[in-house]
Amino acid sequence: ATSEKLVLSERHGPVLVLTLNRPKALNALSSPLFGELNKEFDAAQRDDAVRAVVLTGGEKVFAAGADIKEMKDKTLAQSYKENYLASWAKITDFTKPVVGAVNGYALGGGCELAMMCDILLASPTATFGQPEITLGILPGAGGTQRLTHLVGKARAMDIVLTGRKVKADEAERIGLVSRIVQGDGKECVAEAVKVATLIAGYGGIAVQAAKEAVNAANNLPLNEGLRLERRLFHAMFGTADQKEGMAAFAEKRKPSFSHL
Ligand code: CO8
Repeated sequence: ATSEKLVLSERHGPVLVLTLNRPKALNALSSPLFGELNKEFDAAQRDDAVRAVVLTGGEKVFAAGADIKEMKDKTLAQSYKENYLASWAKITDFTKPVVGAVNGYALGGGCELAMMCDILLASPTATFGQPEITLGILPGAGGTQRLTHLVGKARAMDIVLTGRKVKADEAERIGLVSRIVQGDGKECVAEAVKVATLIAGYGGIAVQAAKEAVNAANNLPLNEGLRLERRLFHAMFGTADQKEGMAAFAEKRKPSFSHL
């Protein structure tokens, strides 16, 4: 059982489905688990046949946070020297689209990992939260930053300072998730694969550029963001996919993108 994989991977055509697999600990995020997850993303980045990724914890729980048992005896010196958590945001360097599917708990680091996805689907069972304050700490991987960008200061303060849980319907209302998928966890994962497959069918360069431009909105002032958007837009005229997409429209047929 020690050799059991902490991250399962399965291909559905151009979509790679990655499933966190530590059910006994509610998918608590440990360094070994992130090691495996980062390896999967590195391989997916290099593999041209992978055009999109679905990230899920499966049908019952997304992730109940960082592994508290692994963290509890850490010292300041240790965590600082190893730059603890730095490698836990590597998936944000991934340039292809990531669709998250959240069922059950997405707490602490689980919520932070979910927020690193580009599109986030949730089933009605999804429960988000940043309970770090109840452990004598604060969020360490985006729970004060990405969350605030997503839902605004008033709501982020409410969530981070109280540690309260946020149910799926509230999460959708405040903009923490993209869509609720009715039904059980299976349907949520299936819908995520569907969404990822749809995006995988578009021109890969345009998808990558669109992702880059939307992400820039969080990091750049508006004028710089608009400039980047326009430059990326200009760049599309150098791609085969732009010629194909527009020719197909004019000829009333479906485009066949080469991702070039
Ligand atoms: N770490 C380690 N083990 C955990 C964790 C965790 N975060 N969460 C659950 N487990 C374990 C439990 O200890 C238990 O193990 P055992 O059977 O050996 O006792 C098993 O999973 C099942 O858990 P419960 O019996 O508690 O299940 P319940 O259904 O009663 O409760 C809860 C579910 C409400 C989710 C509860 O388990 C809980 O509150 N968990 C802790 C949630 C939490 O505080 N998370 C925040 C952790 S701090 C953090 O994430 C810092 C962020 C760091 C950045 C991460 C980068 C992405």
